[in-house]
Amino acid sequence: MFNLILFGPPGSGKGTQSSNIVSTFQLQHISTGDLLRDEVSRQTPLGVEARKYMDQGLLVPDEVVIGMISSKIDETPNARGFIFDGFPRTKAQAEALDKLLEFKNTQIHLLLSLQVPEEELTRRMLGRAATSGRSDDNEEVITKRIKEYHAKTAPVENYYDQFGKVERIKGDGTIDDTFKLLGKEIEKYLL
Ligand code: B4P
Repeated sequence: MFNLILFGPPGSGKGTQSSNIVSTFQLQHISTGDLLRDEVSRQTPLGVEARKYMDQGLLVPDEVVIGMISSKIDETPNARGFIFDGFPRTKAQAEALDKLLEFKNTQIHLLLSLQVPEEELTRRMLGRAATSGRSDDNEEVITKRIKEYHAKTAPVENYYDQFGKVERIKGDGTIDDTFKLLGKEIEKYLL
């Protein structure tokens, strides 16, 4: 089994690159952003609660997200491996993920961290706003999401760095350029 975290600030291309990685390397994709948006659109109790945070650019509480991930991992016991997209986003989530995987006799093998300058992040998310219909793709909320990333999510990279599991990838080129760089790192484990 090979388990990968695709990491980076909001708008760095985690969702975009995950689709490429899934189709090339046949990993099971788990995106907490997609799972939460699905709950919001179905207006489940979890979705109604999560929306309050997402609309303000804040992280959804850890216990909500961790419970969601745990059941998602259990849905595909025979997966070749998982690609975690947008998760973990806090140190508490990282520790919970490590425990869940340990219970399944596996672990996180690699964290690929997309490096993209802040002006480019904002430019991309404002560009997406025109078509995404996402209530969190507007300038005020984007600024809050980036602030939340620096305060709560960036420490996750340091957490995995202490185990030597982090590779930093230049993420401000084209989608294809970035995918080539990511693919080279993944091939070291999967070929
Ligand atoms: P996410 O859905 O994870 O959203 P994101 O970080 O904004 O997006 P991503 O980095 O995937 O960017 P994308 O590929 O789409 O989270 C949304 C919200 O959900 C969070 O703010 C939070 O409230 C909540 N949430 C999610 N997970 C959580 C967790 N674990 N804990 C607590 N709360 C959680 O790319 C963005 C745009 O750039 C797209 O338009 C794309 O086409 C474009 N793009 C991508 N790569 C490009 C490139 N190389 N060149 C040009 N454009 C590019």
